[in-house]
Amino acid sequence: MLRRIDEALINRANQSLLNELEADYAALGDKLARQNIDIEAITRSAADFQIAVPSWGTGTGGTRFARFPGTGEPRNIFEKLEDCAVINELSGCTDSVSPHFPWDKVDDFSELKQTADEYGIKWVSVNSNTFQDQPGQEHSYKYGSLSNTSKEARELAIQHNLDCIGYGQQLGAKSLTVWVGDGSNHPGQQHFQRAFERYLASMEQIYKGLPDDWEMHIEHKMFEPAFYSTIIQDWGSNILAAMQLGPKCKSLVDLGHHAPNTNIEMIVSRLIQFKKLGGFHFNDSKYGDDDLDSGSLHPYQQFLIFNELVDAEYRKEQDFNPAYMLDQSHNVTDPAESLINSAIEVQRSFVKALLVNREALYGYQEDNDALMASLELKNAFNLDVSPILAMARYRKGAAINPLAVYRSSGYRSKMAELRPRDPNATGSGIV
Ligand code: PSV
Ligand code: MN
Ligand code: MN
Repeated sequence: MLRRIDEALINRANQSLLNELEADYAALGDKLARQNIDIEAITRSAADFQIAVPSWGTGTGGTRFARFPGTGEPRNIFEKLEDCAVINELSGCTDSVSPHFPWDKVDDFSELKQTADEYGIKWVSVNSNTFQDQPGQEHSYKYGSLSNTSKEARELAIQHNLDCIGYGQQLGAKSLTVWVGDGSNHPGQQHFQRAFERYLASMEQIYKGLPDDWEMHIEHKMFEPAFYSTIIQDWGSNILAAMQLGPKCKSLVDLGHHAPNTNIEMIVSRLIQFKKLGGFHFNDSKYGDDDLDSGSLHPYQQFLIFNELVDAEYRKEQDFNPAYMLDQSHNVTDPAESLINSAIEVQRSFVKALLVNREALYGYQEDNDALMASLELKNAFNLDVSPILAMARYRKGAAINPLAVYRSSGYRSKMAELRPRDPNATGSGIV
């Protein structure tokens, strides 16, 4: 397998930390054994956990005010893939990438797929972009894409999504994620029902173009770029559209796309119940679509979401296979470092949720024992599972301390030499 980080460097760093890790792991194993939990089973599940990296997350993000790019940023999809390989080699839990078109300009898909194969990286959900006009575009998305009053603009947006399916097929992806910025800025600007009807009619055309083994995921977002109304503003509109379109269409939950304090874990439960949970975009937020690093602000919320997911697995819920992905904007950190750390923070929530004694929790729920029920969750959340995560990484050849190895590898400064900055780069996907 092609590697970007020297294996010897990882091994040396791991050896220097191994004694300490083994001691911590043994102590945690003893503690868990007293609760009848087999640490080895949890470590195996941790090792199996994977979350996709968004291709656009590998470049420095920005706001509408400014973007402050770092040095050595990837300038094209091959370089983004290179960074994704680094993230996976060190974290051991990000073996796939989600591309975004046309931000990711690809001349030769088979070459891209082959390079990814060499890195051991898979391609997952393809993201379309109908929230920006492309140079020379004949019909503008200024007033929307799939719901635009102009038939020509709608057709353009439909065709772009169909094209994205075609690109994804060449890469071996199996789903299309549709997020649109369609909406309105003024009360009365848009007829809510007619706009939603147009959106649904357009989505039907895209749905018809889905290969049999593909899914389509709809991503809702409360506001922005439209500030008065947004066509798929919440999980209500989302699930209605997904239900209308058919079984291959499901809802995607981006954590930052909800109002602060929304009970996202309950939305997740509802989507699971009606077989409509397509996947996640993990990130964190304080105000809105902040796209902060996963788990940096609300680790308990992230744990409670995984509590629902692990519960669904425990109950052997049918057709339950949500796609996990990060969707973050890294404005002040090295994106690779943020992505490594965030992937592990999501994995941490998953592992903690595995520690919940489901039968005990169901018992407390039946007995209406609110305090013991909440403590069952809190006790799992409060346990430091770092040794399990580190051991899972070590056993698969990833780094016990990924950020330390990343920094000592000098990867970014090497890239700064190899990837001179593009003076025209302006946005997270536009490099
Ligand atoms: C815009 O909010 C957004 O961040 C959505 O979350 C999409 O997933 C992403 O852009 C890429 O289209
Ligand atoms: Mn998203
Ligand atoms: Mn977003």
